[in-house]
Amino acid sequence: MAAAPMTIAPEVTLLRGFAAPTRPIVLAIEVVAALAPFRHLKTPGGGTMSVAMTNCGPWGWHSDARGYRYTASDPLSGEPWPPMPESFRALARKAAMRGGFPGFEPDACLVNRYVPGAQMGAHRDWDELDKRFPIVSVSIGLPALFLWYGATRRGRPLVTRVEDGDVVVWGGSARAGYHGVRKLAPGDHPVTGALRYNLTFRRAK
Ligand code: MD6
Ligand code: FE
Repeated sequence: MAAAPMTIAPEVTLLRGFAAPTRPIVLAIEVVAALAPFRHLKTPGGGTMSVAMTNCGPWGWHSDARGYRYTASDPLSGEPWPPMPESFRALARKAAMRGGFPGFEPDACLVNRYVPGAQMGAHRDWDELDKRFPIVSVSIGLPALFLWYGATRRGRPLVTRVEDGDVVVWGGSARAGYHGVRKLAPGDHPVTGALRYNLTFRRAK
């Protein structure tokens, strides 16, 4: 926590190291994943996502042949998603404030696990009810290239290297922005080994 916020694009802010140290976050992710295991979701188009996902908090993001939606329980188990740790909630709230969006109270935390070769194509996070709330995205472990396309998915994105503990916040005029993550390069990180995690905090409902 500390470094001056950097502007990637209007209302898209990079907070370098804001979530450091990340070891406690990784331990909390392991607790979540013991209750709601990582899984590779199917897309409505019939593909399978290369990023493995799980959730914590009141609402969890899910995708299958029927489409994208938020669910109150894990479709794999029928049990409610694991609780969102208070430390996660506080981190998201503080990061949002630092990014210019005070009053963010997330009710969904999507946990993404990337192995080398995994990627996230250009998309926007658009399944949330109230688009006045921002998205808070926390990077953990191996570095990745975060791609900001902006208003359309065409054209060359702005490329930002996101490292362990970095947080990206976007909202307001950027809330509908297209973004993605380039194919993860192999590596060995002291906290996560050969993995990258990403926490995406949202206000779903
Ligand atoms: C990132 N992730 O991993 C940004 N969005 O830095 C995302 O934008 C994202 O990982 C929706 C679902 C999963 C994700
Ligand atoms: Fe996203």
